[in-house]
Amino acid sequence: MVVNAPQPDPRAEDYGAQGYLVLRGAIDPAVCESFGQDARDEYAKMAARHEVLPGTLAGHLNFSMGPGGRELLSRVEVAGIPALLEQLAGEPLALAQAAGNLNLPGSSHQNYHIDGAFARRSMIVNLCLTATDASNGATALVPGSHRSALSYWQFRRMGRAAQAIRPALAPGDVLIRPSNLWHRGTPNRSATPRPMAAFVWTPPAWLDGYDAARELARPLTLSGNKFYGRFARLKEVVAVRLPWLDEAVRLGRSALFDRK
Ligand SMILES: O=C(O)CCC(=O)C(=O)O
Repeated sequence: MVVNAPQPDPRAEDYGAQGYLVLRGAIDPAVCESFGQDARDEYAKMAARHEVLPGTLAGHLNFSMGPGGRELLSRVEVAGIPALLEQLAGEPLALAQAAGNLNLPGSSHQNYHIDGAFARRSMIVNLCLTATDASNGATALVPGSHRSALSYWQFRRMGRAAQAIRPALAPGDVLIRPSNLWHRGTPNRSATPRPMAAFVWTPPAWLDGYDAARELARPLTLSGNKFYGRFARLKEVVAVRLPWLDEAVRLGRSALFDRK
């Protein structure tokens, strides 16, 4: 009897080496642009109220998608992306987050980082919602940096940051990356906020408190990014106004305590 074994996806090898994959034109651009405008409108309302969140000064905010994300999710499913993710990850995955990033005009560089712990790898699907390139804050990615666990100190010492790329994307393009690929948000030098959607799929054991269904049920909500806890405001001011000091502190802590 001949059994047809499932064929490995030809894109898997490239993804395994580089740690990212771009699917051009995977989703209807009009659906993406309309959702991106919703995120911008929400920010315009917040700015009119003079509301400031952690990350506003740095120019990087997060949002949970709200009901508009359901249409995006169904387009992602129709495009076969969840099945592709499971092939790339080599394990079953569950949807954990329906979120996004809003990169504001005048934003600054983020520090290079990975999302969460190296060993707790999730799969991130970034949907481009507006034409994005270096002028309005295309995400910087370091190809291949997902292959071994590095502290921030090691990442810098090995000169990995110099290998970063910033793929230009059009609305409807999809960028797939694992959460443990080093990356950062970059300055948006345009006059318009740059939205980007992010669906996160994770091994079911690590769903923890994440609840994508809840994020899709409540209204689109902007939230803070990166600067939390004690002295959050001070940390953000230092990161934005004295980036060399922020970098020195981060390198020092990483070298002394092996922090990522
Ligand atoms: O908005 C981006 O380009 C990436 C943002 C990011 O990596 C983050 O906020 O953790």
